[in-house]
This record gives sequence, structure tokens and C-alpha cells, in this order.
Amino acid sequence: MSDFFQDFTERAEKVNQVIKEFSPKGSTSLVEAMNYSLFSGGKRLRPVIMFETFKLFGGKHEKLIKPFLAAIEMIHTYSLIHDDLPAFDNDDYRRGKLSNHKKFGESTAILAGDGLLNFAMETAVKSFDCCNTLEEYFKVTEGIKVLFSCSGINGMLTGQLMDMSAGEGEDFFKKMYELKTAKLFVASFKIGALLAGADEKALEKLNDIALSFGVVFQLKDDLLDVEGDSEKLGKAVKSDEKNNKFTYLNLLGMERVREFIGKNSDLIIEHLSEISKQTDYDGFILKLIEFLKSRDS
Ligand code: GRG
Repeated sequence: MSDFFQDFTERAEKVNQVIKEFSPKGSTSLVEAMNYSLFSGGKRLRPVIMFETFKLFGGKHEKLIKPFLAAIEMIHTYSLIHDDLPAFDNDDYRRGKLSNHKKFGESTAILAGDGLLNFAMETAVKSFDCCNTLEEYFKVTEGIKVLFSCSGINGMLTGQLMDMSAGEGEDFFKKMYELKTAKLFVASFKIGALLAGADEKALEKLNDIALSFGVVFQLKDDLLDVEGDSEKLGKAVKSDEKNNKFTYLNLLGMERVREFIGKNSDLIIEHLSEISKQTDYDGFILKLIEFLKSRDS
């Protein structure tokens, strides 16, 4: 295993332990359905990025961020459960396993998604129990606001609505990708930095970096849908073509998209390494972004 994969696996495993600690407990079929998707092999990118950004900005009080690491993965998981439903993408497989509604039925899958969203709030507020100072209380309050505004009507949900509409043109697609995909990454980067004590100027800069990262990530996802391997991806490929869906990729063309991904990934790495130089952070997030540029799953 390469050094990068070993490092990533260790970090994702640490995040996994945190998610386990905060996962829903009980023996009802609803809890079973929630945990089925929460532990079905996701890459854990959003919490890994949140924790890395926390370290990049010199965060030390890990207990404060742990509930947020679990909460963001719960929100991401709920969005995927609902996205796979017949009312949306109608996908039978996710991460190489039956999608939630195929395994548990549609009504339970809807409840499992709702349950994870609700439980994300119950989990995030646990950070208050770990606050030692008034300043930490303020930061946690701000973190909760960021998380739920990025995943709500000013973020992911409106992005999903735009995705279902017949919008067109470059501005429309850019906005849709920023809302649908990038906003959850904005939450990852910003909450990590916020809880570590980053100032307003740094948070604003990170907002732009995260939006750019999210658009690059979604475009790479679109490319993989066209030229990826369904075995590696654990889901069907060419789904956009099968659904007659016109994407940002169709508008820009493969060449421009590859160029866009390369150029913007390099810019993101450049900005983050500027910050990294000022601290004793080990630089893992730079390697992660370099890797995501050429990922195949
Ligand atoms: C609330 C009814 C209702 C629906 C919500 C908002 C929404 C539906 C769906 C948006 C979620 C979505 C499919 C966003 C696209 C982002 C994306 C590329 C997700 C895959 O992320 P990875 O690669 O997934 O990190 P893993 O499997 O590794 O966790």
C-alpha cells in the first residue's frame, strides 16, 4: 500500500471510530436501516477534510470537533439515501451494496434519511457538553449554524432542486454544483477552521477554496460517470446518459473539464500550502487534494 493510502486509511479509520461512538443505538428496523447506510463503505471525505482543516489551523481540543465529524457524515448519508429513491435517481446500488430502499423498502428508507438528518442535530449539539470556555460555546453555535445552513435551503437542498429543473448555461450549472455538492464541503472546511480558532478573513478565504473544491469534486464525479469503472465505483456508470440528463460536463466538454479540474486543484493546493507553511501541520490535506484530482472511485 502506498504511503498516501496508508495515511488516508488511518485517518478514515479514526473518523470511523468517532462515527461509531456517536452512531444511533437500538434494535429497531429504523436504527438498523440508518446504520446500514452510515457504515456501508463511504470514503469519509467530508469528516476527514473537516478534521484535517482543524489540524491545519492548529486545533487542539479534539473533543469539541468529534460530534461534528459524525454529524456531517450523517447528513451526507441521508442525502445519498434520499437521492437513490425512485422519486429522485432511482438507483438500486450504492457503494457496491443494495441502496437503502432496495434493502429496507421505500418508507423505511425515507425515515432512515429523516432519522439521520435529525440525529445529526442531536449529535452536533453534544459539542456543547465539551465546551470549557464561553468562546468555545460561541464557536460551537457558529459551527451548528454553518452545518445546517450549508445542508439546507441555502445549500444542498436548493442545489438538488436546481438539479431537477431544466436550467441551462454555465452560470446555472456552476451555481447548482456549488449548492448541491460544494456547500457540504464548505461546511467541512469552515467548521474545522472555525473550531480551531481561525479568524474571519481566513474563514472567508476558505469559503472560496471550498466552493472551488466542491465544483471540481462534482465535475470529477461526472467524468467518472462517463469513463469510470462501475466495479470500482460500486454503482452503475453512464447514469446521466441513461437518464437523458444534460450535465455541466456535456456543456463544457471532456477536455475543458479535465483542464478545469487540473488548474483549480493546483490553485486550491497553492492556497492551502500557504496556510500550511505558517503552522507545524504535516500537509496531508495537500496530498489528499492531489489524489482526488486523479481518483478512480
Ligand atoms: C431531502 C428529498 C431529499 C433529497 C436530498 C440533496 C440530495 C437529496 C441529494 C444531493 C446529494 C448528492 C447525490 C450530491 C452529489 C455529491 C456527490 C458526488 C456525492 C458522492 O460523494 P462521495 O464520493 O460518496 O464522497 P461516498 O460514497 O464516498 O460517501
